[in-house]
Amino acid sequence: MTIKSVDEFIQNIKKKTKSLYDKQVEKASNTELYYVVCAIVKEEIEKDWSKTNREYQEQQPKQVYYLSMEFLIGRLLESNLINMGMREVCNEALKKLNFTPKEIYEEEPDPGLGNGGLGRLAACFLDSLATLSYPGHGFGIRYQYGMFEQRFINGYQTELPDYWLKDPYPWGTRNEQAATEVKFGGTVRMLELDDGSIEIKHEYTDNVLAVPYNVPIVGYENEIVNTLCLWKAESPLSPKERNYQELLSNEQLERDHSIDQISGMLYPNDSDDEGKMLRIRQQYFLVASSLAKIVTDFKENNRLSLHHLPEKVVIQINDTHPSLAIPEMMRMLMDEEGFGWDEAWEITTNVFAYTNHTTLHEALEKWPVHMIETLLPRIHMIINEINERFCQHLWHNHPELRDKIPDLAVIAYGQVHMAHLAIVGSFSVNGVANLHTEILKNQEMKNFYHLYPDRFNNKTNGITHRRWLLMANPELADLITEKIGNQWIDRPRELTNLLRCTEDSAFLDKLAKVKKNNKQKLANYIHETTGITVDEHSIFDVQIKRLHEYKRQLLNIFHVIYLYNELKANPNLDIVPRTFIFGAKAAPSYYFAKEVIKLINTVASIINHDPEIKDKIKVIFLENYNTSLAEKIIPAADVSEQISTAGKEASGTGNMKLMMNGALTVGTLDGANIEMKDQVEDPNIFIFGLREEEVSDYHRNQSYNAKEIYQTDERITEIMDELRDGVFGQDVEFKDIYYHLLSTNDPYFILKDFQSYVETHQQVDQNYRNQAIWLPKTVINIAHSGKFSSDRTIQEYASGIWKIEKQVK
Ligand code: 26W
Repeated sequence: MTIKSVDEFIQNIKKKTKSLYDKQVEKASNTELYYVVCAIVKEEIEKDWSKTNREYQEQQPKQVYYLSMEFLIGRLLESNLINMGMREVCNEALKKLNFTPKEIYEEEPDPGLGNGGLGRLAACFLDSLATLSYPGHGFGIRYQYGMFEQRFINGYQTELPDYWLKDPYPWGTRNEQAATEVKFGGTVRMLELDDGSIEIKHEYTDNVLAVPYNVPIVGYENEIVNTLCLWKAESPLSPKERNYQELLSNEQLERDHSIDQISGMLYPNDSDDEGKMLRIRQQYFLVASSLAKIVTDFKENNRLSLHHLPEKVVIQINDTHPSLAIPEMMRMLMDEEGFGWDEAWEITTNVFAYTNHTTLHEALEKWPVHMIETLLPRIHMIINEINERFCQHLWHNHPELRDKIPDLAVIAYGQVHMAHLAIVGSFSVNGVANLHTEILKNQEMKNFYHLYPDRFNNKTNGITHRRWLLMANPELADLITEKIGNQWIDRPRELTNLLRCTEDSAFLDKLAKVKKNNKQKLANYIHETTGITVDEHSIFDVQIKRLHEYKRQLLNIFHVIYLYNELKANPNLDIVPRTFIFGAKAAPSYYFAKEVIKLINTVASIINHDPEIKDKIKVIFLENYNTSLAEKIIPAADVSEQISTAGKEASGTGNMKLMMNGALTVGTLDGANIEMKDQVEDPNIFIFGLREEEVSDYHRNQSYNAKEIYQTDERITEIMDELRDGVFGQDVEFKDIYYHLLSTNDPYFILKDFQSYVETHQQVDQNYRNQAIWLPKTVINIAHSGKFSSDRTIQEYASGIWKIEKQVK
């Protein structure tokens, strides 16, 4: 039973404030109140958590474990309140006590334990797993420093450390009893025993203690609480043991430092594998500790031989980052459990499933063999054996692929190809949107698809509508419920019931009002944080995502510059005022991406301070884009920019969040945009630009000529020359953008797609002017967004890949 009345909640707050801080609630600060409310909610959660764990132990269902180097869970207090059915009573209680609920919720640090899409997807999946009553848990790393905090100094990105743990984090429970040791380095000896069997001795290792911190994952009003287990690396020596040793010897200090590094910080990079050694250590740390726990739990709960592991356990690996789990499982089964190779391989390949999230070549992980050999000598031997057997298999059974063996091998040219390891060692390989999966099957992983046609499948991404609509946009959620009832919360497809309201003018008016309020709130935030005033009647045109060339923020700012040039030539130009809003972090070492940030900031400050254009356009680049900032921006967006070069964005998930909040998409036929278009159909989405086949053809035939477009399209000539000639400042960097685009022949087709992009935005302008046209389109988008709930995605994983069952009450 949760707390159902406001009075009861108030009493609880009073009691807790007294016991935690020995004060009257009137005297408590927002921070103190935050901890008080967390403590109350956590006590309620804990009852369900123990019950869920007990049920799993007794009923022994098959469990899914989601292994991921990243979990971008966002703030948890408000979403936990919602899922526990306590948000309303809590809000009322806080208000009665003269606190502002939002302010209390914003006391929570936003754990930035992920880079972007992949990490946020993992968090949405956990939410849906728990809500759909599936036994499914996450394993990740409790980085001391999450994604860096971004600040702009003179328009440049600078990175500050994000020490999100400086105050106690209320949601993670340390469980020392379940700590486990992970071994690095050392030497491996093979001993032949009397019975002819072989014993592996792994000696002189550097051991690291992995301590789990468990975060509850609360299902929506269903009393299920699953677990996200985040590992922290510590020294395996107890403080007492350390005292005996020569404390603070240099060697000891160095060892401590290198242990701290393992769960020290998240790699702020989502495309390049820099800092390889540490990254491998982090990856192995995650998989070794998680598998140890999975196998221990399996034995405890099931009392079955490990032959039965695949009946009770399935492990999804989130991109290749945790793919060392495959050789690690082999190691455990052979070295610790005494299985032979074939048996161990049979078990392993029936446990793992792999999701691919990108086809960008620079993002495909390859580790130098010598690094794996030094850091993980036993794992190296096993990967070698996997490779050896796989290549033998190809040679003997697939003569048609003989000349392709070096392209398919797990180890080639001194590198371990992690994607190949993941494909060979898994029973399922999935892409994250239809087009992406087709590209994997027919291009990037063509030969593997030929080998294992049944392994490949698609699971189009999704987002949790509870966080991204119910929590982030309560006014819209209430309006929807007022109109079609609240069943959409459990069954998001029922949002299609809104389709009958496209001509309901009272409803459309209310919808417009909700959007306007959300825009006003964002405008206030923009004013507070940047000092710039934006008009809530202008079109809020939003691009929020990591900064990457393929995502083409540059195309967006080219459009802005074009409009600015037009306005300068004709200040009376009749356009609907627009506010262009950006949010994006660049990897600290991604030079070109950082130049684009500087360019956007520079253009913004010129435009925002130019009285001649009469506030017709504004450009706002909000600092430090993260989950909680997304929750502020998305409900206020009119236009959603999803403009990647076709074929490059695996799926996108921001596109879905924006659609669900009534923004209209300006997008290429890429990733999940295509499936969004299938749902809403033209003209309820603004599609422009090259299609994937056209992009491929240009590449294949080398028939694209960027210079020609630069010379023939006057608008582009003007923009490019402005960059070259220092019109936006004398800084050399904008010249670099000019030269880069021309000297690389514009590999992302920015110049090529410019024309159709501009035309599409002219349509947007025309549509927006006539709200009788615009508003029904937003309704249609919201109505069809139910397909993109992660509940649907998880349902498909559960029945298609995992073969797991819902817990029944
Ligand atoms: C080497 C470091 C590294 C780290 C992260 C390489 C690659 C990644 C990820 C694969 C990047 C990522 O987040 N990919 C995004 O995954 C989303 C969820 O599936 C998709 O919606 C995005 O299209 C995809 O870019």
